[in-house]
Amino acid sequence: QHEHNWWKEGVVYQIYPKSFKDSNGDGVGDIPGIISKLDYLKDLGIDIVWVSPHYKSPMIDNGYDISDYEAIYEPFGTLADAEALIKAVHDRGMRLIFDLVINHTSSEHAWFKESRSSKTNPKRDWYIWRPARYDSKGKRCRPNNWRSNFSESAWTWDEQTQEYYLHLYASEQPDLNWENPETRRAIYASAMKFWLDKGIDGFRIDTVNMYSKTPGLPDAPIMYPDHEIQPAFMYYANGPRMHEFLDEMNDVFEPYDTFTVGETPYTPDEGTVLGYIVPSPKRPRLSVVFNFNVVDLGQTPGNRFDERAFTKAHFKRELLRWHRVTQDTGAWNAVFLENHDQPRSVSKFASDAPEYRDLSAKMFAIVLATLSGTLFVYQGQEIGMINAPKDWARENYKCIKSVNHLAEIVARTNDDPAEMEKALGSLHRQARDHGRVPMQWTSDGKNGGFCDEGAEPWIPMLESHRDINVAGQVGRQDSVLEFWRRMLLLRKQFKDVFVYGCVQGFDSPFEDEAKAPLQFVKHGKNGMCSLTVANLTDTPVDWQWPGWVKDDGMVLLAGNYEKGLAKQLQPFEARVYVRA
Ligand code: TEU
Repeated sequence: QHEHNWWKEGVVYQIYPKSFKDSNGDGVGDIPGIISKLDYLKDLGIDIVWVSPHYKSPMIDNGYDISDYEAIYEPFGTLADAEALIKAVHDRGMRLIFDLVINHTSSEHAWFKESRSSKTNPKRDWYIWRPARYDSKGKRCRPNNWRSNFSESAWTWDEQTQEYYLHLYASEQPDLNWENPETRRAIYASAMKFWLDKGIDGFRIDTVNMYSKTPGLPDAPIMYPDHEIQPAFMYYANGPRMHEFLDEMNDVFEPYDTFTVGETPYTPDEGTVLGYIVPSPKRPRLSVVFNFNVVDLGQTPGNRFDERAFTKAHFKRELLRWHRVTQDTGAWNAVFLENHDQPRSVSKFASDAPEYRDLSAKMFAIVLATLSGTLFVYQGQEIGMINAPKDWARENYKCIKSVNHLAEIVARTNDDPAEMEKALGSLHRQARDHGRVPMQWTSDGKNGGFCDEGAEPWIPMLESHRDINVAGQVGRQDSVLEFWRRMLLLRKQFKDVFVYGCVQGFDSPFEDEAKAPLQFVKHGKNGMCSLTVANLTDTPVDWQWPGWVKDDGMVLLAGNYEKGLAKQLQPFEARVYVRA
């Protein structure tokens, strides 16, 4: 059993600052806007606020391209605003974590400007520079065939110094060279200590498993024969020196009681992830990681818009498998279904049809609030926000990943209309912008309380704000928001079973896996036991107590239907039973 700890039982709320709340009418969210909503978060039952990057940035990747770790993106506010935010969060008894993006900087960062200025500059080796290769005809070629995460090659040619530099994301996001100890020391001082000394409580660590690349940077295997460049995550994720680098980072965190949640894309092998989080006799490592086994369903690793079929059975299996893996190894779990890189959970894993969207959102509230680990809620998830509609215009997509994907389709298929339609279909299901549209505060006007009516939001407010918004849900007992608030209260009230409990009995008595509800039984060390059951489909399904659970003494703690039929689960019905 785990020791109780603030970051284990704290509920985290992720804010994407550009889209949360605009306080000054420029159509861009900002830090004063965040401060104005802290009471809302406190009332919801949030304990830890995570703010996505607020640092100085050219915003090629919405702030994940940082040009100065110690300054603020001007439209978001000033350093004084950031300090006021830290204080305002703490004054309300909550904790604050920031994003730590240190695999790369912006190409506008002073370090990179120096690095690219000449081959002999002392910071040349702070980034990853390589000479060109030449083919048999003497044509200049890139150092290898790696594809970046944003559709283009991972290499950009620098005219001035006649070399290529590596970027796993946009060409405006050059990768830092972690092999150089001087670079690492600069990162620790500027990106980490600067903010820890200001009193923040931890970091969400971006792409925490990509700092160490496979030596020699070998060509990736050919996955797409008709493409020049290939997904290469097997050579840049989880490289040989990762543990060494993380140990070093931990020495920096050690004096601060820091909560760290690392993002670990491209880690299909669970042993590797566990190495980052299972406490060793030597020292604790990251507090938790975001493993992508659930949210990546439906995507091809390294190429999200190359879709793969998945079923509700996969969803159930992956969700519970990961729970069990962390539980069996003494690692701590991170429970999440959404973030700023994902489509909305209601749309992807349940149904956003008008008659089912609220039920779906409440169903996930029950499931997530009764799973063990640190729970993360993404802005808008608490009111059941849904994806942009199918006919959302092509120009509305702002995310570089989507924009580059469409450009690549145009270039490779000669703007074939059928290919374009297919691409827009995959954007409708997979694009990151679904989570990045403005937060829906009210049903008013065209801007839904995100910004002044006179302003133009940087990305359109969805029309669905007319039906799905905070103002219309606060205090309305049957709303998604009030449901989440109750579930978070119950999670805390019965934390021994919901936060710290062990799952038992994963096997399902159903013959048809696709129709079988998701169900799991948990035990708390105080002897309490719970059963969560959820019908993930839009079809009623007959249900009986699983043979391995005795129903005597079990009482219904929460459900998303007013009056459930004991022996049948309605579309997207979820319940949680407990026995003291
Ligand atoms: O994302 C890392 C990343 O590669 C994700 O897109 C990942 O593949 C995906 O979420 C798995 O489903 C982080 C940030 O979250 C993202 O917004 C940035 O664009 C990226 O790093 C670069 O900093």
